[in-house]
Amino acid sequence: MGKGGGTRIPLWISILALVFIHIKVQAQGGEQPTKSEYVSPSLLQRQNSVKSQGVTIIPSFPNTLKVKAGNPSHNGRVCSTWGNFHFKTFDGDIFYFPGVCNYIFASNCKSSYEDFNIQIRRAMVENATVITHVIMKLEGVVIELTPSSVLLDNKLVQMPYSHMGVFIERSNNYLKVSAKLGLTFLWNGQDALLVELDKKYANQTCGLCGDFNGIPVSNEFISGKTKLTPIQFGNMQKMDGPTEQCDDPIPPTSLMNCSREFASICETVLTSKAFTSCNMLVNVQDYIDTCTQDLCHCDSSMADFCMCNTFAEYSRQCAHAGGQPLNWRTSDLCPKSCPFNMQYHECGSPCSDTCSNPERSALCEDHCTDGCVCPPGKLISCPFLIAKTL
Ligand SMILES: [Ca+2]
Repeated sequence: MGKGGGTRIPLWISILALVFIHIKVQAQGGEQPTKSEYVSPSLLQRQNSVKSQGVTIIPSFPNTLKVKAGNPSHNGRVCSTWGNFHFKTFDGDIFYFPGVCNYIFASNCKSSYEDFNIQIRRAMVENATVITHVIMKLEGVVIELTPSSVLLDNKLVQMPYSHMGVFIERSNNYLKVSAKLGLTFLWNGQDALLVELDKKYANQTCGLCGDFNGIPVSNEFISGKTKLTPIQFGNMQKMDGPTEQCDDPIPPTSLMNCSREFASICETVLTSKAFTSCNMLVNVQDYIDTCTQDLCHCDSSMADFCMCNTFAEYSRQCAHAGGQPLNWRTSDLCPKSCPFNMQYHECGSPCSDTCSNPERSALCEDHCTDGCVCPPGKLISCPFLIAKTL
């Protein structure tokens, strides 16, 4: 997999130890990390080039979004995958499955008619694990997604697109597909993807997302009387193309040399002030473990890719659980930039105001999502921001 295995460079551990100390100092000071001294290893390597590109860093600003109660906690109906091959089933099992074949992510396999079938494929791109291809069979059409294109029945789609109960749009930093039958799909075009289902599909699903019966482990990781490992379970969801024979992944090596410092780094960020409300809603230990596992496995050059994706996933899960994560990113910790003077917000309205619908966000019932949003009083009229009064 080219993840660097257990080989650790002493300098790498030293840098991470320093990182941890910096973050810990902040946490003890009770401050949300803003202009932290945090310097991640890969950031050190590319710091100069980033500066020369003139990336806009948006500092933390107060959370002004008024989230309506119209969409309360529903993280029990969300299945997701993110970062370095991590998955969370509808029933809450978090597991690691490093497969790079085509897999059924979720389908309603137990009814006579298959309403939906979502398949995903990952690949290693420049040392990072990203989702490169998604196929959705939905309401009788086939939607094919790549990071750069959306095809519906083999025809290129211009967004927003609406037809026969399927709506495809860009929502903040996500590609969103909604189906009237009770399915919402979100993909950031990179590592993270999630599917939210209506309760009517409970106990009706198959795939990497599990059976949605409300019971963890059962029956996803139990086949007859046999307990399955995540690798065995994942391999069972493989769906090769007609002429394809994709090899199953090799089970991961053990984490014998995993440093306790890694766990401390992950814990410090995930229990920082930005996530205080989240810690009460979503079990943080699962994500500390995931983050730690990644740091142990990741090549040192990919350290912030590994950490940042799990922090971002915890933030998304928090929003699904009805929480409002604060801006945890800083110029040095997993920075994000936005075009056109837009601002990166961890918990922004998923419904951007537009010229044709300037009050859209006020009527939005969806929970918040992270992404680039207009500053207060502005709305987006592609490609420029304009004052809302115009
Ligand atoms: Ca289950």
